[in-house]
Amino acid sequence: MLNEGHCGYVAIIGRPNVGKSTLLNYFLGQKLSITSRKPQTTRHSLLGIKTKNNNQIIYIDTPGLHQRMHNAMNRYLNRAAINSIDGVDVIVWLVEALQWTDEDNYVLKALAKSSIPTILAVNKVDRVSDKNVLLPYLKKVTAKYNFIEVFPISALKEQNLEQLETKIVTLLPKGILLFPEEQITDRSEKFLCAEIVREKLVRRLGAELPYRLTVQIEHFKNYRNVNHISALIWVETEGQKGIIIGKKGQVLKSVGKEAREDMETWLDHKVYLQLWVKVKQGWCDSERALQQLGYSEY
Ligand SMILES: Nc1nc2c(ncn2[C@@H]2O[C@H](COP(=O)(O)OP(=O)(O)OP(=O)(O)O)[C@@H](O)[C@H]2O)c(=O)[nH]1
Ligand SMILES: [Mg+2]
Repeated sequence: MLNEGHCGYVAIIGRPNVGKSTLLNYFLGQKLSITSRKPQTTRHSLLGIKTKNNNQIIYIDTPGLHQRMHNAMNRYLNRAAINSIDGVDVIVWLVEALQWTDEDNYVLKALAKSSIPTILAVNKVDRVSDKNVLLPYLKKVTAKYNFIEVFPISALKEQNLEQLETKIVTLLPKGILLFPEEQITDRSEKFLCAEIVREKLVRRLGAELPYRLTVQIEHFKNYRNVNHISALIWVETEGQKGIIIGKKGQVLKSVGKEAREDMETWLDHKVYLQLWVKVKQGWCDSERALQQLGYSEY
């Protein structure tokens, strides 16, 4: 009989912008989850499944836990993150080197109710030029919770990540694979294409607008080996719509080009992409609109 490997769920949690999705993408060896410099980029929990050497690590990328409860969207994000912790085998909690904010305390409070083995990953250590200041910081954060281990890492510069993953695997129960070996996520191609469009918009637009838009795939069809995809970009006001379209349609055009290129890489097919901008007033603060636009837990 084949030796059973380790197999289980690992939630990657932390406040917004600490590098959770960057870490997930590194572990998977490909870009699955969207990333940006702006907080609250991830809005949906998603699985990233890694099967290697008879082991299967089912990572869950989660929206950043935060305290700004302005609207229904903010509440949804926190709910999605908290629910993701439920029943996992291991938690990897990310913080940023030399920082400890109120939102980190908020995560700490959320964890206090769980008895799940938790690793603290102190990310972005590449930014710390004076390594002498890191040691007292690590000592301080280690004392904050009953961590299994604390790892200083850089998800971007790929430092100490193999060691982190080796530790994660040892904490997973032994068992048979839960997903087929070749499966890397639970999310559909349609979902990932909507996320790609949103990433390009978030990266391109100013501070507030990314929080006021969402993307919905209207059509997704393969016809004669070309994927015909049309996406709706929902915003709250006519003014926002104007900004996204840009002068002579320039903004929308370049967002469309970048998104199409990423989709072609991901789908390994030619893509014909159409983008439309539409206004739905107050969608961010309407539970009903959120559900219609795909913000419902799964
Ligand atoms: N210097 C440095 N930057 C990093 C590192 N890891 C992530 N970043 C950057 O931090 C920013 C946020 O990264 P994300 O992976 O989107 O962060 P996140 O925690 O998923 O954020 P949300 O989805 O908004 O909660 C991006 O600009 C990343 O390139 C790191 O190790 N070092
Ligand atoms: Mg993220």
